[in-house]
Amino acid sequence: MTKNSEIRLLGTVASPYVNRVQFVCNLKSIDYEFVAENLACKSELLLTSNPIHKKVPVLLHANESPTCESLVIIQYLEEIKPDVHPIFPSAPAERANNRFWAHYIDNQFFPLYEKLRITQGKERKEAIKQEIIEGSIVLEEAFVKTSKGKAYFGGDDVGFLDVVLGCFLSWTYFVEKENKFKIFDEVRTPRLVEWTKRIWSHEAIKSVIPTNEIISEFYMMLQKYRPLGA
Ligand SMILES: N[C@@H](CCC(=O)N[C@@H](CS)C(=O)NCC(=O)O)C(=O)O
Repeated sequence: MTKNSEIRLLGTVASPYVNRVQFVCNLKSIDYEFVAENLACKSELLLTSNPIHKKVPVLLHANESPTCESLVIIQYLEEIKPDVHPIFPSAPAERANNRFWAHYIDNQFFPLYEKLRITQGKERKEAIKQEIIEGSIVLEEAFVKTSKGKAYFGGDDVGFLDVVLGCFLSWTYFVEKENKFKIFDEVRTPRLVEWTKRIWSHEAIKSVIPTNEIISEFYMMLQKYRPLGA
Protein backbone atom coordinates (compact mmCIF):
# COMPACT_ATOMS: atom_id res chain seq x y z
CA MET A 1 0.00 0.00 0.00
CA THR A 2 2.14 2.84 -1.25
CA LYS A 3 1.39 6.52 -1.30
CA ASN A 4 1.54 8.17 -4.75
CA SER A 5 0.69 4.89 -6.38
CA GLU A 6 -1.03 4.91 -9.78
CA ILE A 7 -3.99 3.13 -8.22
CA ARG A 8 -6.01 4.42 -5.29
CA LEU A 9 -8.61 2.37 -3.49
CA LEU A 10 -11.33 4.16 -1.56
CA GLY A 11 -12.49 1.86 1.16
CA THR A 12 -12.91 0.80 4.71
CA VAL A 13 -11.05 -2.21 6.06
CA ALA A 14 -14.17 -3.80 7.56
CA SER A 15 -15.89 -4.05 4.17
CA PRO A 16 -15.79 -7.51 2.58
CA TYR A 17 -16.32 -5.83 -0.80
CA VAL A 18 -13.22 -3.70 -0.27
CA ASN A 19 -11.33 -6.75 0.98
CA ARG A 20 -12.00 -8.45 -2.36
CA VAL A 21 -10.14 -5.71 -4.18
CA GLN A 22 -7.26 -5.82 -1.69
CA PHE A 23 -7.09 -9.60 -2.01
CA VAL A 24 -6.87 -9.47 -5.82
CA CYS A 25 -4.28 -6.67 -5.69
CA ASN A 26 -2.19 -8.90 -3.43
CA LEU A 27 -2.63 -11.93 -5.69
CA LYS A 28 -1.58 -9.92 -8.72
CA SER A 29 1.12 -7.86 -6.95
CA ILE A 30 -0.66 -4.63 -7.85
CA ASP A 31 0.55 -1.68 -5.84
CA TYR A 32 -2.15 0.68 -4.58
CA GLU A 33 -2.77 3.45 -2.12
CA PHE A 34 -5.53 2.76 0.39
CA VAL A 35 -7.68 5.84 1.04
CA ALA A 36 -9.73 5.22 4.18
CA GLU A 37 -13.34 6.36 4.06
CA ASN A 38 -15.57 7.14 7.00
CA LEU A 39 -18.94 5.86 5.85
CA ALA A 40 -20.74 7.88 8.51
CA CYS A 41 -19.34 11.02 6.90
CA LYS A 42 -18.47 10.27 3.27
CA SER A 43 -15.75 12.27 1.55
CA GLU A 44 -16.38 14.52 -1.43
CA LEU A 45 -14.04 12.24 -3.38
CA LEU A 46 -16.26 9.20 -2.70
CA LEU A 47 -19.49 11.06 -3.47
CA THR A 48 -18.19 12.38 -6.76
CA SER A 49 -16.46 9.11 -7.74
CA ASN A 50 -19.48 6.91 -7.05
CA PRO A 51 -22.48 9.26 -7.33
CA ILE A 52 -24.91 6.43 -8.12
CA HIS A 53 -24.36 4.18 -5.09
CA LYS A 54 -22.09 6.33 -2.87
CA LYS A 55 -20.47 3.11 -1.64
CA VAL A 56 -16.98 1.66 -1.28
CA PRO A 57 -14.98 0.19 -2.90
CA VAL A 58 -14.06 2.65 -5.62
CA LEU A 59 -10.92 2.21 -7.67
CA LEU A 60 -9.18 5.24 -9.11
CA HIS A 61 -6.63 4.32 -11.74
CA ALA A 62 -4.46 7.18 -13.00
CA ASN A 63 -6.65 9.46 -15.12
CA GLU A 64 -9.30 6.86 -15.97
CA SER A 65 -12.85 7.34 -14.78
CA PRO A 66 -13.56 5.76 -11.39
CA THR A 67 -14.47 2.07 -11.30
CA CYS A 68 -17.18 1.09 -8.82
CA GLU A 69 -18.68 -2.19 -7.56
CA SER A 70 -16.33 -4.84 -6.21
CA LEU A 71 -17.06 -7.47 -8.86
CA VAL A 72 -16.55 -4.95 -11.65
CA ILE A 73 -13.32 -3.77 -10.05
CA ILE A 74 -11.78 -7.21 -9.67
CA GLN A 75 -12.68 -8.05 -13.27
CA TYR A 76 -11.01 -4.78 -14.28
CA LEU A 77 -7.87 -5.76 -12.35
CA GLU A 78 -7.91 -9.11 -14.16
CA GLU A 79 -8.03 -7.24 -17.48
CA ILE A 80 -5.21 -4.83 -16.72
CA LYS A 81 -2.96 -7.56 -15.30
CA PRO A 82 -4.09 -10.83 -16.91
CA ASP A 83 -0.75 -12.61 -16.77
CA VAL A 84 -0.13 -12.50 -13.04
CA HIS A 85 -2.32 -14.91 -11.10
CA PRO A 86 -5.33 -15.04 -13.49
CA ILE A 87 -8.47 -15.40 -11.40
CA PHE A 88 -10.83 -16.54 -14.14
CA PRO A 89 -10.83 -19.91 -15.86
CA SER A 90 -10.06 -19.74 -19.57
CA ALA A 91 -13.21 -21.52 -20.85
CA PRO A 92 -16.10 -19.06 -21.47
CA ALA A 93 -18.71 -21.43 -20.00
CA GLU A 94 -16.68 -21.78 -16.81
CA ARG A 95 -16.28 -18.02 -16.60
CA ALA A 96 -20.04 -17.65 -16.95
CA ASN A 97 -20.52 -20.23 -14.19
CA ASN A 98 -18.20 -18.22 -11.93
CA ARG A 99 -20.20 -15.05 -12.59
CA PHE A 100 -23.48 -16.90 -11.92
CA TRP A 101 -22.33 -18.02 -8.47
CA ALA A 102 -20.89 -14.62 -7.63
CA HIS A 103 -24.32 -13.20 -8.42
CA TYR A 104 -25.93 -15.79 -6.15
CA ILE A 105 -23.50 -15.06 -3.30
CA ASP A 106 -23.96 -11.29 -3.52
CA ASN A 107 -27.68 -11.15 -4.16
CA GLN A 108 -29.10 -14.14 -2.34
CA PHE A 109 -26.69 -15.53 0.20
CA PHE A 110 -24.87 -12.63 1.87
CA PRO A 111 -27.95 -10.33 2.12
CA LEU A 112 -29.39 -12.93 4.53
CA TYR A 113 -26.74 -11.89 7.09
CA GLU A 114 -28.10 -8.35 7.03
CA LYS A 115 -31.67 -9.66 7.08
CA LEU A 116 -30.77 -11.62 10.21
CA ARG A 117 -29.31 -8.51 11.82
CA ILE A 118 -32.35 -6.30 11.27
CA THR A 119 -34.99 -8.94 12.02
CA GLN A 120 -36.44 -9.08 15.49
CA GLY A 121 -38.19 -11.95 17.24
CA LYS A 122 -36.74 -15.39 18.02
CA GLU A 123 -38.93 -17.30 15.59
CA ARG A 124 -38.31 -14.98 12.69
CA LYS A 125 -34.58 -15.02 13.35
CA GLU A 126 -34.59 -18.84 13.46
CA ALA A 127 -36.31 -18.92 10.06
CA ILE A 128 -33.58 -16.72 8.56
CA LYS A 129 -30.85 -18.86 10.12
CA GLN A 130 -32.48 -21.80 8.38
CA GLU A 131 -32.41 -19.93 5.05
CA ILE A 132 -28.69 -19.24 5.58
CA ILE A 133 -28.05 -22.92 6.28
CA GLU A 134 -29.92 -23.90 3.12
CA GLY A 135 -27.81 -21.36 1.21
CA SER A 136 -24.62 -22.88 2.63
CA ILE A 137 -25.67 -26.30 1.30
CA VAL A 138 -26.28 -24.80 -2.13
CA LEU A 139 -22.78 -23.31 -1.97
CA GLU A 140 -21.28 -26.66 -0.93
CA GLU A 141 -22.77 -28.21 -4.09
CA ALA A 142 -21.48 -25.30 -6.17
CA PHE A 143 -18.01 -25.84 -4.66
CA VAL A 144 -18.02 -29.56 -5.42
CA LYS A 145 -18.96 -28.94 -9.07
CA THR A 146 -16.77 -25.91 -9.67
CA SER A 147 -13.59 -27.09 -7.93
CA LYS A 148 -13.69 -30.50 -9.68
CA GLY A 149 -12.07 -32.22 -6.72
CA LYS A 150 -9.35 -29.60 -6.28
CA ALA A 151 -8.57 -27.32 -3.35
CA TYR A 152 -10.29 -24.12 -4.47
CA PHE A 153 -13.26 -22.97 -6.54
CA GLY A 154 -10.51 -21.85 -8.93
CA GLY A 155 -8.85 -25.30 -9.00
CA ASP A 156 -5.29 -25.55 -7.71
CA ASP A 157 -5.15 -21.94 -6.56
CA VAL A 158 -7.44 -19.09 -5.58
CA GLY A 159 -9.82 -17.90 -8.31
CA PHE A 160 -12.66 -15.41 -8.71
CA LEU A 161 -15.18 -17.26 -6.50
CA ASP A 162 -12.58 -17.90 -3.81
CA VAL A 163 -12.11 -14.16 -3.59
CA VAL A 164 -15.84 -13.42 -3.71
CA LEU A 165 -16.90 -15.88 -0.99
CA GLY A 166 -13.58 -15.89 0.89
CA CYS A 167 -13.90 -12.22 1.80
CA PHE A 168 -17.25 -12.91 3.45
CA LEU A 169 -15.64 -15.38 5.86
CA SER A 170 -14.70 -12.87 8.55
CA TRP A 171 -18.32 -11.69 8.56
CA THR A 172 -19.48 -15.30 8.54
CA TYR A 173 -17.55 -16.03 11.73
CA PHE A 174 -18.84 -12.83 13.29
CA VAL A 175 -22.47 -13.64 12.43
CA GLU A 176 -22.03 -17.21 13.73
CA LYS A 177 -20.74 -15.94 17.06
CA GLU A 178 -23.31 -13.19 17.37
CA ASN A 179 -26.21 -15.56 16.61
CA LYS A 180 -24.85 -18.77 18.13
CA PHE A 181 -25.08 -21.08 15.13
CA LYS A 182 -22.78 -22.60 12.51
CA ILE A 183 -23.04 -21.56 8.87
CA PHE A 184 -20.41 -23.90 7.42
CA ASP A 185 -20.11 -27.12 9.36
CA GLU A 186 -18.39 -30.50 9.04
CA VAL A 187 -21.58 -32.47 8.50
CA ARG A 188 -23.55 -30.31 6.06
CA THR A 189 -20.70 -28.61 4.24
CA PRO A 190 -17.51 -30.66 4.79
CA ARG A 191 -15.75 -29.51 1.62
CA LEU A 192 -16.38 -25.86 2.35
CA VAL A 193 -15.09 -26.26 5.90
CA GLU A 194 -11.81 -27.59 4.46
CA TRP A 195 -11.81 -24.76 1.93
CA THR A 196 -12.31 -22.09 4.62
CA LYS A 197 -9.16 -23.30 6.39
CA ARG A 198 -7.18 -23.13 3.15
CA ILE A 199 -8.44 -19.66 2.23
CA TRP A 200 -7.85 -18.39 5.74
CA SER A 201 -4.21 -19.35 5.63
CA HIS A 202 -3.58 -18.07 2.09
CA GLU A 203 -0.74 -15.51 2.09
CA ALA A 204 -2.63 -13.01 -0.09
CA ILE A 205 -5.61 -12.73 2.25
CA LYS A 206 -3.78 -12.60 5.59
CA SER A 207 -3.10 -8.86 5.55
CA VAL A 208 -6.64 -8.18 4.38
CA ILE A 209 -8.79 -10.02 6.93
CA PRO A 210 -10.41 -7.55 9.32
CA THR A 211 -10.08 -8.39 13.01
CA ASN A 212 -13.14 -9.18 15.09
CA GLU A 213 -12.76 -5.79 16.81
CA ILE A 214 -12.89 -3.96 13.47
CA ILE A 215 -15.98 -5.90 12.45
CA SER A 216 -17.65 -5.27 15.83
CA GLU A 217 -17.04 -1.54 15.47
CA PHE A 218 -18.51 -1.55 11.96
CA TYR A 219 -21.46 -3.65 13.16
CA MET A 220 -22.16 -1.11 15.89
CA MET A 221 -22.11 1.65 13.31
CA LEU A 222 -24.63 -0.33 11.23
CA GLN A 223 -26.87 -0.72 14.29
CA LYS A 224 -26.75 3.04 14.75
CA TYR A 225 -27.28 4.13 11.15
CA ARG A 226 -29.40 1.25 9.87
CA PRO A 227 -31.62 0.36 12.81
CA LEU A 228 -33.48 -2.87 13.35
CA GLY A 229 -36.62 -3.73 11.42
CA ALA A 230 -40.04 -4.23 12.92
N1 LIG B 1 -22.45 -4.14 -4.44
C1 LIG B 1 -21.44 -3.34 -3.84
C2 LIG B 1 -21.64 -3.28 -2.34
C3 LIG B 1 -20.70 -2.32 -1.65
C4 LIG B 1 -21.16 -1.96 -0.24
O1 LIG B 1 -22.26 -2.36 0.20
N2 LIG B 1 -20.34 -1.19 0.44
C5 LIG B 1 -20.72 -0.72 1.77
C6 LIG B 1 -19.61 -1.03 2.76
S1 LIG B 1 -19.58 -2.75 3.13
C7 LIG B 1 -20.90 0.80 1.72
O2 LIG B 1 -20.11 1.51 1.12
N3 LIG B 1 -21.94 1.30 2.37
C8 LIG B 1 -22.22 2.70 2.46
C9 LIG B 1 -23.69 2.98 2.41
O3 LIG B 1 -24.51 2.03 2.33
O4 LIG B 1 -24.04 4.14 2.46
C10 LIG B 1 -20.06 -3.88 -4.21
O5 LIG B 1 -19.96 -5.08 -4.51
O6 LIG B 1 -19.08 -3.10 -4.25
